[in-house]
Amino acid sequence: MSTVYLSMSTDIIHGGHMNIIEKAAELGDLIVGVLTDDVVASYKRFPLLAYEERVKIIKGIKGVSKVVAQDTLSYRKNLEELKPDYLVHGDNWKEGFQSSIRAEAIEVLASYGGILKEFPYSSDAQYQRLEDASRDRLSIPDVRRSRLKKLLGMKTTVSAIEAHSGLTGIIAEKTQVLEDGKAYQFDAMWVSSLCDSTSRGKPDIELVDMTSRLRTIEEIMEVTTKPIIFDGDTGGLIEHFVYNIKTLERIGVSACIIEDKTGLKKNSLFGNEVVQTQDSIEHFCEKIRAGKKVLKTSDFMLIARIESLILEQGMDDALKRAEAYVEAGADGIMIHSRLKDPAEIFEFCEKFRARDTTTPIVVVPTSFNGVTEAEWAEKNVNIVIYANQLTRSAFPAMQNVAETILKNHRAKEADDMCMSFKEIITLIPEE
Ligand code: SPV
Ligand code: MG
Repeated sequence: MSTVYLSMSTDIIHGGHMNIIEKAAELGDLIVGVLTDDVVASYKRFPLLAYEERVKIIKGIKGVSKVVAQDTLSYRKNLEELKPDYLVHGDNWKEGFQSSIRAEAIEVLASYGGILKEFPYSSDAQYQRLEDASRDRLSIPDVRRSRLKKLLGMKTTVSAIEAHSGLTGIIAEKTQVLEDGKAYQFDAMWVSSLCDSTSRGKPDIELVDMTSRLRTIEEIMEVTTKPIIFDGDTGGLIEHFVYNIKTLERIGVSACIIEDKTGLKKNSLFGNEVVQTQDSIEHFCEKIRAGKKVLKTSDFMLIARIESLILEQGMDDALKRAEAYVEAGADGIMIHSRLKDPAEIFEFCEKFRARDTTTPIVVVPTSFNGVTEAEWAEKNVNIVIYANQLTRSAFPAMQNVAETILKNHRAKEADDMCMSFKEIITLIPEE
């Protein structure tokens, strides 16, 4: 009997899937490769059902004789291992980024005499509605909140980019790079105090109050589904923090990072060029304990940010604090530095990991930006935050256009620097 291979990622089975399974099973003994969660999340929406659940569903479908994991978008590994007589796929992968995956699959099939069978792809409007409804579910607070922890379990390194408005939220949500059969997206969003303040024309000194910051989150949440990591600055007074952290959890934020500074907070990238005071270990631990105590779910993460390297207090102080903060209940440690050379961050990661193998480590590589995500993964870093690049790129672009208009006393010369007005009016379509 011939063997047939078909790959599936879906968590909602509809008639279109049943049709292709039926056709594939007619060709022989059908093995379905179920895409693992991290692969699905990289090119599609975050799966509503985890891999194990999807396997259970697909195993139960008539005609499926075996289910295996497919842990890349590429078919090479599974085709080489299983050498099926047929590979079945919808014909929608002939065009676009999947065409290189198709070409590779054809090459592997040819190496052992396998055959590609393509069937017309069913693009029924009701299937699209089902997909849209599933995407909407991801923005429900409970679902959104839980996604960061899920991602940490799925990926070695989770990436987050700053968002400070609906528009930047859309960029964080939708930007995708599809290249050579691989897909990349940001996993999460960082609601930066620097960018939230800057977009309001205010300095980053905890001047933008919590009500306004919650409005920013709300604006982002209205148009996105990805998990949110909130920059909670110092967390403020413990008496206030316990209310604010509960609100963040309730509305569906996944994590709040608070830094161990006290008094008038200034941005960390100033370092000791301005007066900044580090909190005592005892007091900051009290804040962590108080925050953890009021949380209702195990999904929400309170992450402690250590400013010892920023304030030149040394590695031993940073490590001592990390240990104390984890002991107090912190669900993660963010270590920050303003040096271009990542050596001190690397050293911290190695020394911290030698003592603690599980607590997630977060980094914000603004100055030490030469390190790739793969290199962070090697250092056992779990979350990489691109904290301010959207704001830093938008401001000079806008300023340049404003200057060009002033110089020319008209907008014609600035037009090439702008997207067309046709594009801007259709950028955000009505639902
Ligand atoms: C922010 O984005 O507001 C941060 C990171 O706190 S940093 O600006 O590097 O301090
Ligand atoms: Mg900040």
